[in-house]
Amino acid sequence: MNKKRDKKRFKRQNIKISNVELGDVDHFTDDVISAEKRAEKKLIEKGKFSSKQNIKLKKGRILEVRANYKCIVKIDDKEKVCILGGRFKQVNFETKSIVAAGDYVNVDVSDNARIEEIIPRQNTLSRFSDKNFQTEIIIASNIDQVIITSSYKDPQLNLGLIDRYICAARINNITPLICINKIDLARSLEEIKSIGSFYEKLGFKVVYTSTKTGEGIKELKKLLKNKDSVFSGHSGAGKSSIINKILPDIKLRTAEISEYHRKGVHTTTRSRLIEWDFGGYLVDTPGIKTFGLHRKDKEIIPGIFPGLSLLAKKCKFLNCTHSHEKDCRVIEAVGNGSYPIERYESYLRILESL
Ligand SMILES: Nc1nc2c(ncn2[C@@H]2O[C@H](COP(=O)(O)OP(=O)(O)O)[C@@H](O)[C@H]2O)c(=O)[nH]1
Ligand SMILES: [Mg+2]
Ligand SMILES: [Zn+2]
Repeated sequence: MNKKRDKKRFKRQNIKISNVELGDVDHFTDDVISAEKRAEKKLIEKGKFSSKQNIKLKKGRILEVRANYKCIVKIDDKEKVCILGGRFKQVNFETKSIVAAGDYVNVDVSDNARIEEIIPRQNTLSRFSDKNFQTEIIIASNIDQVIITSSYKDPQLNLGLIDRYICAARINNITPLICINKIDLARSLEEIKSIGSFYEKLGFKVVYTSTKTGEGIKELKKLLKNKDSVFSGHSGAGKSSIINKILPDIKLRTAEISEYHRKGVHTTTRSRLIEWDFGGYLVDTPGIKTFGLHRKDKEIIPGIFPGLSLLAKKCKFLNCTHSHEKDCRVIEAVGNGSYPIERYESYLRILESL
């Protein structure tokens, strides 16, 4: 009866699923879920009544997206080349990424493995193409944590960058974890730990590593276990060295900026998931330096910058930016020394940059 409308609605739903950055799983509306169920039912029905008799859907995870709508999908512990179902190709107008590394999918494995459904994403790492204004490029999806890596020295520890990445991670619904590398270059560990303590007191996990001495690598491994992680941070901080130390035979994708300009967007955005031998995945993406903040995030920063959320709740104005307002608990805390001025300045720099 309502088949035609159902079909239309289903298509629309998919447009939504493939384009919108979905937030927390808790925020999914019943609408989305019922549409999913409907899709599922439809596919089963199709299997029952169409010429295609033996439709068999299996859940898998996209490890890598290749050209020509092909994906490497992990299904039942095996890697399989799958092709994207036809209807997904039709909705490719707001985003370049129909599917992304990290997506959970349902695959029809009855004959040629075909991706029939993309399960709503828990989060996405995406950036926006400069060429085609506002075209979203999803770098990866369904990530648990970002390892914010900064070196103690060479290059100099950059807490401002750590602050930025923490904000970006929170906005993207990804847990931030701080890794301070090259601790072999410090006079003493106490010296470094005093820097990290600001974040540790706020409940962030901070790990101190050296790929030269091997210190902290075991602890980091424990934190990576059974989680899907992406490494982020300044070039030269030691990300590749750390990953190589953990998984020695790994060949990372290291497309540089120049390569990006030469070959265009496609090569740099192709990420992949690499399984650790102790469980969990490394999200290997050459474009990860672009993981950042957008202008649209400006209003959120005053509430999520490290250490400000509790203070912000007590400011006189609900939308206090903690920069010039009266009765601002943040400005007060900076004044009496209970909030470090260096972090406050870092906060103001981020606000200004947006
Ligand atoms: N002293 C010291 N040097 C390191 C350490 N980790 C990496 N390096 C060096 O730092 C440089 C940059 O490392 P790399 O892994 O390429 O950084 P990436 O750009 O973040 O991937 C290389 O010359 C590494 O040998 C460390 O723990 N201690
Ligand atoms: Mg590197
Ligand atoms: Zn305030």
